[in-house]
Amino acid sequence: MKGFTTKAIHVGEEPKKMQYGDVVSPIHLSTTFAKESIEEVESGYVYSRSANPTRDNLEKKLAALENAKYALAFSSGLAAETTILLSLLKKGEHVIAFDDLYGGTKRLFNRVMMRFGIGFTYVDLRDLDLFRKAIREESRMVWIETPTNPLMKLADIKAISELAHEHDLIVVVDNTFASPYFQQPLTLGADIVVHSVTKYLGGHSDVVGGAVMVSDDELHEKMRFHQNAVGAILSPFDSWLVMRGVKTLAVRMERHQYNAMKIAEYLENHRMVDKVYYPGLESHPQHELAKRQMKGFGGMLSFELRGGLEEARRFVEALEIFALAESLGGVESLIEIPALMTHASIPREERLKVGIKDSLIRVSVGIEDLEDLIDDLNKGFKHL
Ligand code: P1T
Repeated sequence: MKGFTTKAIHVGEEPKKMQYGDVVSPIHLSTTFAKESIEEVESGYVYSRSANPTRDNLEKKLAALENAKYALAFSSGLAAETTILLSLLKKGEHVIAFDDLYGGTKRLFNRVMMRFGIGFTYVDLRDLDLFRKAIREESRMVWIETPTNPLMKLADIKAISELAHEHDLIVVVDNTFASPYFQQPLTLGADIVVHSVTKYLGGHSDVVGGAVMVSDDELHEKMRFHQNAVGAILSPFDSWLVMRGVKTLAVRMERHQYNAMKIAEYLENHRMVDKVYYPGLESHPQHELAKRQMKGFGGMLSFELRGGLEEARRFVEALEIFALAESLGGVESLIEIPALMTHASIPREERLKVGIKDSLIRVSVGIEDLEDLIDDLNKGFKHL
């Protein structure tokens, strides 16, 4: 069973392994599992926080998609991130992170983890020299998002992993934007992949969840211990929803990408647009790296409107099909202003330093009919 979509559909849901031959995983709601004797109380499933058959089925499927030995499912992307940091680092240790990250990830680092004595240095990981210079004796981890949220910057996973491993750093890649269909960081040398499964993996904007994929036994053991000890697990029903979503990941991603590419080209040629950020465009400064390390460019893009915050606000409020909403990766198109929404928790000065202008608009391109999406954007431009 080798092909991506074959794995997405079948791993973790094999009829031969089901009690009644079910072709989809049952939802095991039971919180606890009875035993015949005291000798058995520690064997098999014991209590659903520690392990649950439905979550197990999802974890097998998610591991297969990232070519990982193991996966762990959590109640949100941030819960997955928290588990990585708390289980693998201790007070006094240091992380080098990409300077362009989801606002909530930076908030977790700066306002929660720092209180426990973990240090963070933010660098532009497009530049390997800056990364090298940021490595300190107490550095233990490098945290990559690629493409980044919201500026679609790329980090060279292979080159960073090689340099990081010379210094015994653990390489974590947040693969939420690309999805495992378009990018597989473990294959490129990373140690840990993290996802907000709320996004493309779930795919239908109806479940909040997170996942960690890893192949190293020791790293897995530590994170598995914390998954149970801290307890931010994904529920059986949410696990089932993600399994259902993942089966169509490949066909959804192809369509997300098709629409995103066309919309990126349309925006790039529009006189009211200053700049478009999409790795599939030849004008993207890292287009060659995107072609090398990704199998496709995904469904996320950002652009700068001519004008400022007021114009951006008028534009997004005029749209009817693109919902004005945070989040991304669902079948429906979403639009938002990072400065006011997803990245509002980052101080303005810091936002401007990494390149997030007030007029930046981020789009999660859905899988609707392309003509309808372009008509809707035209409506927005008419309001300016
Ligand atoms: O929302 P949650 O499932 O906890 O995932 C956090 C997260 C982690 N990593 C990336 C790259 C993300 O984009 C997110 C969540 N992002 C949004 C809600 C957003 O609108 O960008």
